[in-house]
Amino acid sequence: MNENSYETIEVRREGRVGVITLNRPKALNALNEQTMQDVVAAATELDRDSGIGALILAGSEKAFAAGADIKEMSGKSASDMYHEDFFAGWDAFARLRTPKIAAVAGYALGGGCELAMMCDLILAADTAVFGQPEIALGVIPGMGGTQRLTRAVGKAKAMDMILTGRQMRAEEAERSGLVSRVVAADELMDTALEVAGKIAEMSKPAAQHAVETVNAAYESGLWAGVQHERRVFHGLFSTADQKEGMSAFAEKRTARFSHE
Ligand code: CO8
Repeated sequence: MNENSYETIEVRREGRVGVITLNRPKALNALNEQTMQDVVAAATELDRDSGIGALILAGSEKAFAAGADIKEMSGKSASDMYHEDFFAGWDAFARLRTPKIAAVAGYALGGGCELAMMCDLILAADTAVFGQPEIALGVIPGMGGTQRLTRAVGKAKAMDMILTGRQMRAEEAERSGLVSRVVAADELMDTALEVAGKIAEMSKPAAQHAVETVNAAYESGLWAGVQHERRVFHGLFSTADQKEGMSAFAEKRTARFSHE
């Protein structure tokens, strides 16, 4: 697909960084089926491109995404939701192997917060607001929020947010471990490009394995994670980048990674 032919997103490349910007301004980037298809298609194409070493997912100044599209969902029955396996397509985004950064300004509510948490790290503008307001709609988070938010900020804050719908501003989100860094809103994209660019300079296989292995800590028990890490570490000694990275260190020069 042509990178500019998506209906709900814009896609651009900045060197080795792929940038996907959600673009449904009239609905505050509410996530509908089309947005899911567009993001997954664009991100999958960038993920498979050896010329891309990191991804950024961004929204607008006002909203990263104000949730799943309530208007699209509201009339569905339980049977519709089950048969369509509604929103399961986002799993493909969560499972991408290229490191992905959510650059969040404004509202990241409901599915928006959950989408940010599917990314490997979250950079927040000082205007960012995170929340899981589904309880006020008579439901619960449905795109991983009960699981990922609890792992990110702990049971106490996750229960507070999910049971009351309380929003968390950027500064509290950083303090609680939900976001990596908070920056001024007008510096958000520059910072995201700088962080993504730094990651993209690294050996791509090493970065991908790092993502997989940190996620093993996030998603599994300690011993299983440690064993997984060891196997991945051993396996990386089959890559050209390991040879180059370690030789470069010994020879006191900068590594020239081939990303293989
Ligand atoms: N869905 C659809 N449309 C939305 C959404 C949304 N989530 N959020 C905002 N919009 C629309 C509004 O309807 C409005 O459209 P219109 O101009 O046609 O009336 C437009 O965006 C602008 O919104 P507001 O006028 O409300 O803007 P405000 O600045 O006054 O308020 C808020 C901004 C506070 C963000 C407000 O829009 C709001 O509360 N939005 C809803 C937030 C919410 O409840 N999100 C959770 C949604 S449920 C969810 O995400 C579940 C995820 C799991 C699904 C997976 C199932 C398997």
